[in-house]
This record gives sequence, structure tokens and C-alpha cells, in this order.
Amino acid sequence: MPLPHNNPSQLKSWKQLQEFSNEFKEASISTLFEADAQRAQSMSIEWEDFFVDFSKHLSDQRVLNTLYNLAEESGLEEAKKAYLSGDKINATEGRAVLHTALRTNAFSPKVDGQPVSEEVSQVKAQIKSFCNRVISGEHKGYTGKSITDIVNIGIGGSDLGPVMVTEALAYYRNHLKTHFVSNVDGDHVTEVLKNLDPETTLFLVVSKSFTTQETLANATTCREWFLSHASEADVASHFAAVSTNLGMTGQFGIANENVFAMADWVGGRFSLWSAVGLSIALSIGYENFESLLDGAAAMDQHFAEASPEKNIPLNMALLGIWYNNFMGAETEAIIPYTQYLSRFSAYLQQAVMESNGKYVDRNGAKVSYQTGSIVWGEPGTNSQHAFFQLIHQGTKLIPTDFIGFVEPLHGRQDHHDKLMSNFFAQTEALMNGKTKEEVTREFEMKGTDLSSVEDIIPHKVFEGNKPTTTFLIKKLTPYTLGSLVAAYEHKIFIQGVIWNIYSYDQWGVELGKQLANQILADWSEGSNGSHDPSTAQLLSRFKND
Ligand code: G6Q
Repeated sequence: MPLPHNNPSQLKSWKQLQEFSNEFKEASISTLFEADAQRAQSMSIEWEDFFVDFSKHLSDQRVLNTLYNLAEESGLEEAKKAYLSGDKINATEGRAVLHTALRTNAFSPKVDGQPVSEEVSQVKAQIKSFCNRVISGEHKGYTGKSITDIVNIGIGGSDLGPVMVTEALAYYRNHLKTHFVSNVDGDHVTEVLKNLDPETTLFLVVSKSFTTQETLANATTCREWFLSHASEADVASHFAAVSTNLGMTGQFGIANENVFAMADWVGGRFSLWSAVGLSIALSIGYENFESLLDGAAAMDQHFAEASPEKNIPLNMALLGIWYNNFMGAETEAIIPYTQYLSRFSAYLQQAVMESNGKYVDRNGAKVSYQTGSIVWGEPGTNSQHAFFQLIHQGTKLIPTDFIGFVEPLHGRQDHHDKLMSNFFAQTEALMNGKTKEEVTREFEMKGTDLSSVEDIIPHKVFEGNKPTTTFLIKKLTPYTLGSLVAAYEHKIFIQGVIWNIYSYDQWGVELGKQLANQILADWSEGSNGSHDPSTAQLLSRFKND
């Protein structure tokens, strides 16, 4: 079943939301709490180890109900079925979008009428056996030593997920050290290779297409480095590949038993659950990797079945649309209160912005409304000492997700209480702000002569009224991380359906690649090619022609 082709701005609920927005641009979140004694409870969702509080928003039940109507009018229910069952909803590439099938068979997904569960199980079994052999030390390098270091060579979707998750789950890591080479900048690979021992290093060349310039250049450099110490026959025990392009992996000299297949229905930016996550499984062990998948599967089920009021991804997506399309927000901040999630927003930047940064709708026409929002963030409390000033007192509306955990992993409760006191204080401060009267009272309490601070007082006033969502999760585990990432993935899907765009292609990244290849081809012929005056001037400075 193809996705529906509705122009959302023509829907009844969209028009209704436009009317509401005039009212809510003037509303105060604190006043909304005064008007509804049950607001905190009724606008929070408790699910498994998650407590998600959506009450500190510039919305009320009428707005939420209209947003639920928007989802319905947009055909979300049919789209959801098409997505989870394996219909080719990535129509511009003619592919299904089945990252959910990597973690659950609950929706019996089929591609071209064929169930995918068997191929998923086969690759999982291969990952499990490989991980067990490498982690236990049974898999030996060319001099008979066990592996100590894993190098993931990949970029974009073949890098960001594994980087984010291995960092996020560092607490669960075993003795294997993981390294990531992504940038084609030769300094990156050089810095990584500098401290490695070829006898104990395993390289994973991760590329869905196995044609990506950066990855092939880095893999070639790593192979040359390895061969400067070992022989061609030793490559088999030190190189593995993850790809859909099995012909190319063979040409690169990777033994067939070391090639992990991935299906074309796994999008790069949604592929950490597939064999692309091999570095994750190696670093935390296969059981923990399974637990990551199980956590995601539980969120998939929740997303598929929970009613609108209790559906976490649905509320995340709809509030995002409310701010982006009706309240004038252009960006969303994501602030995890754990250092382990330091790469989380970088990961989501790709997932969100590559998926929903599109101005052509599913009818092939230019949209007349905003689509994908800009996502950014850094962990708290560091970010409080960096850019929070602008969220508190800047001129832009920035709805912010706060993600915190009840239990610390290392048990340092004193640190955790300090961290979490900031977590709670920030969302409260962002909502309530600080009035002129409060600032004045503070000066009075200190015995300050008010006439001497009259000019300072306006600068110390905070308007407040800044919307936040609070995710309070019991503990950062592979399982809860899986659920959290899956919630954001479904948010992306829902928003794409409503915006009437194709979320799972990425033609926007192609043009730059083509032009870079043309420049390289020109250079190989000793020319700088033909360009606009600015680019021509820059090229001649670089190549001195
Ligand atoms: C992700 C994108 C992109 C892709 C990289 C790497 O959704 O498609 O980031 O993952 O370009 O591609 P390969 O895995 O094919 O090397």
C-alpha cells in the first residue's frame, strides 16, 4: 500500500491548529497549569521504565486532540501498517523500510511477498558466533594473538549509530577497544592507526553500498598499513565487511565467511540494529546487543498499539509539528543528562535532518509549509554553561527534550543528585522564569539599595514560558537505550507522513558527491575544470595553476 498523498495544510485539523496558534502564542504554561489541576498527570505517559512528561508545553487538551485528528486525517494508521508490514514506502528508491524487522517479527513483515524473518535470524546467528569467537579470544590474528582492538570503517549511517551506541553503552563494554574511522581526511585514519598493533586489530569495513568514496579510501589505507606488517593471506583474519554489495566485498579481498549481509530495506541511518551494529555487538557482547534490539522492539509494539493519549512517539511527533508549523520554532534541542549520551544529538541530527529535510512532497510539488526541524544539543550540565543562555533569554522559541535517568551507573549518588537537581531545576526555570518582582525581592533581601540596581533589573528578568519534554528513565541500559532510539525513529516516520514527504531517501546528499568526483577527475587530467568565479578562484589557490 503506498503512503497517502494529502497536503496537510488543506486538512480541517491543520486550519483549526492555525487558529489555536494565535491563542497559544500569547499563552502562559504556568497559567495552563493553574487552569487544570490534573495537567501534570494527564499529560504524562508512564510506559515500562519510562516516565515522559509532556505537560510543560504551550498546548492544552484541545490542541492535543486536534493534533491527534491531524494524524488521523493524514492517514497515519494506514501508513503505520504499510511501514511495519514491509510495503515499499520508500517509493523514490522502490524499497521497504524495515529496521523494525531487525528487532521484532511481531508485524510479520514481508518484502515482495516473502517473510524477512529468516534472513534476519541468519545474520543475527552469524553476528553472535563471530562476536563470541572474537570476545573469547578464540579468533586469532596472524601471529596467534587474540584481538584487542576493533576499527569500524564507515561513514554516515555506517558510523554514527555505532559511534553513538558504543559511547552510550560504554559502561557495559568488555575488554575490546573500539575505534571509528569515518572522515576521508587522512588525518583521521592516521591518528587512529597510530596507536594500533596490526597483530591484534580487527577492521570492520561497513558500507551498505560498498561504493562510498570515504569508506573505500580509508579501508584501502588500513589494508595497506596492515600489509606493511603482514601478508595477503593474513587479511582474512583481520578484515570483515558489512554490506549489501557482496561482489564488491570479494573484490576488496574480504573472505566470504567474514562478510555480513544487510538487506536493501535497511536505511543507512536506521541500520545500527543490523550487521552495521557489529562493532556494538563486539564491544558490549551479543546478549547486550540483543537486549538493545529487544528494547527497540518493545517501543515498536508500544508505537503500533498505544492509544494516541498514551503513545510516546506520537506525542513527540505531534508536539514537534505544533511548534514547527504553527508556533514558529525552527529548531529543537535535545539535552541528555548523562555524559554517556554525548553523541546522541549528533546521531539524531542525521536521522532527523536527512530524513525530513525535504521541500518536495509526495506529489512531486514544492511544499508550502515547513518540514524537518533543525536538531541540536549537548549533554547537561555542560550545555548549561555553554548555550543555555540563549534558550533562557534569547529571542528564539526552542522546544527542548530533557533526558535523565533515575539511577546512576557507577553508583556515585552525590554526583547524580547534583546532576539531577540541575535537570529538574532547568525545566522548572525554563517554564516559570523569574519576574521583575522576584528579582527586586532578591536585591532587597541582600540589603541592596534598589536605586543602584535599577538598570540591572531588566537583565535579570526571565520571561520563562519555554516548552520542554522530560524523559525520566529508570536506568541507562542496552534495553532502555533501544527503546529511546526507536521512539525518536518513529517520531521521524510520523512527521514525514503528516508533512507528506518521503522520509527514507536522501537525494540531497548526492549533488555534492557528484561535483567532488568531477573535481577529482579534472585534477587527474591536470585541470581545475570549469566553475563559477568564486570556486575557480579557490581551486586555483589550492592547485596553483
Ligand atoms: C544514511 C545515508 C548515508 C549513508 C552513508 C554511507 O541513511 O544513506 O549516511 O549511510 O553515505 O553509505 P554506505 O553505507 O553505502 O557506505
